Amino acid sequence: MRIHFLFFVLCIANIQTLLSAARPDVVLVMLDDSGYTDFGCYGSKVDTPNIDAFAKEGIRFTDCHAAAPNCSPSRAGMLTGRIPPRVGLYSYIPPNHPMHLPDEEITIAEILKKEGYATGHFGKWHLSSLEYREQPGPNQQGFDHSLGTSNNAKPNHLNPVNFVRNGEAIGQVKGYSCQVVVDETNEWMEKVPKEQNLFACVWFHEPHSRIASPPELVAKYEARGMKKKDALYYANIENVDIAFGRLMNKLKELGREENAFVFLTSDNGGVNAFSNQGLRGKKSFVYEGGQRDAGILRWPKKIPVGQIRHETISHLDLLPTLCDATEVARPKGVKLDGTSWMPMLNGKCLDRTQPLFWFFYRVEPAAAMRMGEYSLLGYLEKPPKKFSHGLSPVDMPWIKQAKIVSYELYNLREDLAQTKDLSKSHPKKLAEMKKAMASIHADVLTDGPNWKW
Ligand SMILES: [Ca+2]
Repeated sequence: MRIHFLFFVLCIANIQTLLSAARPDVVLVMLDDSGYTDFGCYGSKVDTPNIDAFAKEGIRFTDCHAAAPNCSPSRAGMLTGRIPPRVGLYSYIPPNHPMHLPDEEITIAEILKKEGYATGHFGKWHLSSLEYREQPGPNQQGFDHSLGTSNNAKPNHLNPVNFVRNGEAIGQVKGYSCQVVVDETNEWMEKVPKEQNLFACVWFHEPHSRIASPPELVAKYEARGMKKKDALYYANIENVDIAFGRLMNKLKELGREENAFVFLTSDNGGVNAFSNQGLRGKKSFVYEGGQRDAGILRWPKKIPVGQIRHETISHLDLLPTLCDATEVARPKGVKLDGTSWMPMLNGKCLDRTQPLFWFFYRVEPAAAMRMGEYSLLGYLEKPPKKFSHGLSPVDMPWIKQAKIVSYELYNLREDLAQTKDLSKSHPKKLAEMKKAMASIHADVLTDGPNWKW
């Protein structure tokens, strides 16, 4: 009996060792405000050799979407797998503001930490105030180690003065923000024991304004005939590419790259026309230009190289995907809004049961929803007054009760630029999608907290 029991214990121990050995490391890399066409492999003129090589070694997605067209909500959606207003992120978080990612929300970091992963957050956070208020920061949301900022690098990307490490302001740091962020990530990864898995969020500040870029890179683009402003921007993206290359090299050096799930994307659409080529709108708009992003996944142990895929994916999918990839149960009693990619990565279809939905009250239209090749846009009733840039006490009750009253409908397969409104000519499709949009909109806003000032 005792021998049997011992054998049983040994078997379990072995299975657990095998499972943890098979679990991937996870690195989520995100730029701030880069658009759909800001990397060479998506058609940009900027030199991004490291990102292009990375895409060739994995899957480059053509239909990848942020959870929101704006900073804080997008980041909340990625970490929780929930549509941002559902968790109370209605807009970007201004300084010293009550809105933040609530402590009770379950993040990918919390899930993986519980499974024994070392967890680190590096770069822009923007899910709470790290300076003014007692709000949960990265270290309270599942990250063992963090270095970053509440919002943008100040005064710009060069020698930033507002970095906070594990809750402590550290004063000025020398260097460009993206390189500083990768320095810290690499040092941290070196310290993670070989047998322990790691999860890192590497969320660059670039290319969000205020921009600072290495002069030699700026000169290179000016020599190609670009205006100074554009050259600064291109150089900024290339500087991130260089930093990203250093990150990937470190994973390789540590023997972790083969079984590393590395996903690279942006938090929302770009602000320049050349950043969102062929798309309508830009950052903050729920048209494609505001929320369609580059999305590249590399995971050599699991997925074949050199794929370009056209499935519609969202950052909301990362939490369920990573639960499946690491064989961890999804959080109990939590309404998740994304769909796992694992069946797709295993050669089956991506089976999305709930349409993707975007909501950003400050712009018109304020809502978007995707069903197959169709995109529905929804306009809210007119607000009693013009919105302030930051969420205000007057906006809050209005957001909760405002109804969607008019629509535009586009077929993205035929009209990616969203120029031909089909809402009049396709009444059946419109009716089907209106109903689904009303249902998700109501559900999400019922869940979302009411912030108090
Ligand atoms: Ca942003």
